[in-house]
Amino acid sequence: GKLCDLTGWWENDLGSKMHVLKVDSEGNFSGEYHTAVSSTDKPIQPSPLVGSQHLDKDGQCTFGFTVNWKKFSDSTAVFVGQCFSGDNGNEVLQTSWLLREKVDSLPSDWKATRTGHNTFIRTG
Ligand code: B9F
Repeated sequence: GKLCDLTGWWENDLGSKMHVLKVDSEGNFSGEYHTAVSSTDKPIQPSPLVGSQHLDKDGQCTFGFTVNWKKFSDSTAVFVGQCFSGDNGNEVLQTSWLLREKVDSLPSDWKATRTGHNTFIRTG
């Protein structure tokens, strides 16, 4: 069967690049996330990611990972997604994300979380 091994380079619809270094036998993985977009004045820097994927042998496994933007921001993002085969048999990741911004106080909590979707394709 076709696994969905996340190891390698991926690029999403925003131009962000993700490098998954290694997936272990339990499905745990780590890597680096290079976001193409940021709304801060600080220069963007590669950010560490850690995640976990199912190891189903049908090429349609689900996964999740956390990105800590520690080098240029005090915010955190989590992504959940699933692998699919695209029209050309290429590997596609459909994801949803939550981005948590650090806010000053409890009354500001309501505005602290953004959400969205990203589609990734394998580039390496
Ligand atoms: O722009 C984010 C940020 C956090 C605090 C100041 C700037 C950090 C980068 C997030 C990148 C997101 C997108 N990139 C991608 O590939 S993660 C989900 C998207 N997919 C002000 C407060 C929170 C955001 C802006 Fe900020």
